[in-house]
Amino acid sequence: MIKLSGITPSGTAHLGNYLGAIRRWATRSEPEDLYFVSNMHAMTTKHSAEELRLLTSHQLAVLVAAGVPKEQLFVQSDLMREHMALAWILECTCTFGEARRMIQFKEKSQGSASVRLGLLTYPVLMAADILLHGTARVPVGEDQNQHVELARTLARRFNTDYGEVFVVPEAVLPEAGARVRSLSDPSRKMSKSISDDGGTVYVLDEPDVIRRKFRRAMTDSRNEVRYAPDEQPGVANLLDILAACQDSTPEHVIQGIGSYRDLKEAAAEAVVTTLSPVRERALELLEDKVELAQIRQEGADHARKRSEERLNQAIFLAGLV
Ligand code: AQP
Repeated sequence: MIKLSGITPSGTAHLGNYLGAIRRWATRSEPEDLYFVSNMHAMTTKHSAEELRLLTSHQLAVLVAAGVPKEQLFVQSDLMREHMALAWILECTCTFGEARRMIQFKEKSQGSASVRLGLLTYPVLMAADILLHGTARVPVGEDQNQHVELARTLARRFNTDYGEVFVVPEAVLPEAGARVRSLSDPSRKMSKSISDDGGTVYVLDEPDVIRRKFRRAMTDSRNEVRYAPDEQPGVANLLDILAACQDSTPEHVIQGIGSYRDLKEAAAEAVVTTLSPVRERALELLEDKVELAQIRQEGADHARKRSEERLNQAIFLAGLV
């Protein structure tokens, strides 16, 4: 049962990505699972080519440094020909109505005709990502369910109309990982694309920068350290982070913490301890361009080999050879 998960280099990887996803990918993956840096999804709005190149390397380095198995990891654009060939076949399987109905498209385009066409078609590219690799399970949050549903529809339609080739994938809830909120505004999740430098802790942040961000984290005026996410979201976020770093529970880590200052310090130190080895290894990889390039090449070769036969069959069944 192949599981496929991706991370989009729409910014630098942050603590939420790490505690909520990457750490699990590194420790709980099955040998057939696949992970990829979905850099082609980071260009549906006007983007800087140089920045995208850099963020893609950063993301890959962080994943490798965190221990995601190298042979199960690839960069999407290294298989651009494969992903795009299938995306075209699937675009010709998808109706305009189906693409237009996607909630994310509606929300992000807001009816404007000047949005990039890629914003409309990227769910089809996502279907190609999923179907190309024979994915059976796609761990996604609520917001991506509709896209996996589209991938299921397209797989079934192609299989029925042209011949059985695709596994019909299923959306599965990601294993419960920590949900990390912004340190400066705990009402929303920590995010890479929203400009919130004070509220977002990046995996590559220096320890002192991390400590400063925690010192300034938003709490409340109650001065009472208790775990009450609805009433004290800032304090609860710090306890969640501390618990996640220590593989514990908020109820357990709260013991012995008497003030917001102690809590911030404890959370900062736990994060520094958790992220430091990842940061150091990632920086080494970013410095040694040869090693990172080799990892990237081998990951791509491996993913290509695994998907080759399925793509060739789809091309044949579609009548293209
Ligand atoms: N704050 C978070 N807490 C826990 N997990 C999180 N993830 C993202 N933010 C948090 C998980 O990280 C994985 C990869 O994320 P993605 O690249 O698909 O991006 P995203 O979910 O859209 O969230 P980001 O990182 O904040 O990016 P932007 O700002 O571009 O939306 C996923 O498994 C995700 O759940």
